[in-house]
Amino acid sequence: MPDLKTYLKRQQRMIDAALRRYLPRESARPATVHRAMRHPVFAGGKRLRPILCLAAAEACGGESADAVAPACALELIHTYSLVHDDLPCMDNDDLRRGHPTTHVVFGDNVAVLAGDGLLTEAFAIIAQAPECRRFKTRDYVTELAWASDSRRLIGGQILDLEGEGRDLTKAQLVRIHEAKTAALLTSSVRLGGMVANTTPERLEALSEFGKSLGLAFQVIDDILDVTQSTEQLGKTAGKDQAVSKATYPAILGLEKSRKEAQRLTRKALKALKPFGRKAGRLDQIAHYLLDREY
Ligand code: GRG
Repeated sequence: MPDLKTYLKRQQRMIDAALRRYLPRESARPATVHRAMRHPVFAGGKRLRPILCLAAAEACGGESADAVAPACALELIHTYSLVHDDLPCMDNDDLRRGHPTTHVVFGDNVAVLAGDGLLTEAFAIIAQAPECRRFKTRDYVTELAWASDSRRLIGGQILDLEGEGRDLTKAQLVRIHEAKTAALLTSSVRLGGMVANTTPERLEALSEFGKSLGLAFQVIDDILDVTQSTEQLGKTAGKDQAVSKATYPAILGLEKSRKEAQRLTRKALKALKPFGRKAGRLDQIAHYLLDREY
């Protein structure tokens, strides 16, 4: 079995190649919107959600090739949310994935439409995922819509905006993170399991894993915002404090936040028990995310 770094690189390359095929070419008319859609997608990015989707398919005994369409759809949803999140009317950021943000390069109006284009394309792509005995196209589409809807991704963003400058409890913060971050990570592993025709029990175990991993991921994201440089992160560091955002370090302090991330990761790993050795990659990815520096 290749080491984790080699595995991650190989999966990233596979996803990048598939995204290149799926997305309209830069020259497709009207070219401006297609250039603006490709700009944030190919600006870098860890491809974490796609890789989790592929690894979950493997953990369920399926072929990672069957998970490529949902994996790409997840990345496009994620990227659209970043494009819109960076707009001046939202977080107003000019750097993402180490590159100028989409609205800085193309203007606010084109960036809004490019985000809309990525969101729409995601559903067109997931509709191409191969069906299996237990799961059909409508199940995949419903799953992706669940994570991206106004109760999860969009709702989490609303709660996040409304929470700026206010003292939130830990429970309120967890609600925001479950909606804004953990839901899409949960659907990433669930969709991998679904294309692999997994059982309802295992799908439930993947939900448990995804939720705890997603929360741990966001705690680490909050910590890195305080401890890392803009250069290292490829996005503006110290942003949360600048807009008085409620974060784990702000509420618990850095040390307790680290402990919380470790606790959540342990909880995620426990959920992988039913998969045995097949979940080796998911296990490694969870450890890698806990120790990441960007
Ligand atoms: C605008 C609908 C809408 C939603 C925005 C995703 C989001 C909600 C805001 C982005 C800012 C943020 C802190 C989101 C939480 C999830 C998160 C930590 C995203 C960054 O994900 P990475 O680290 O990024 O996987 P890369 O660039 O590596 O893909």
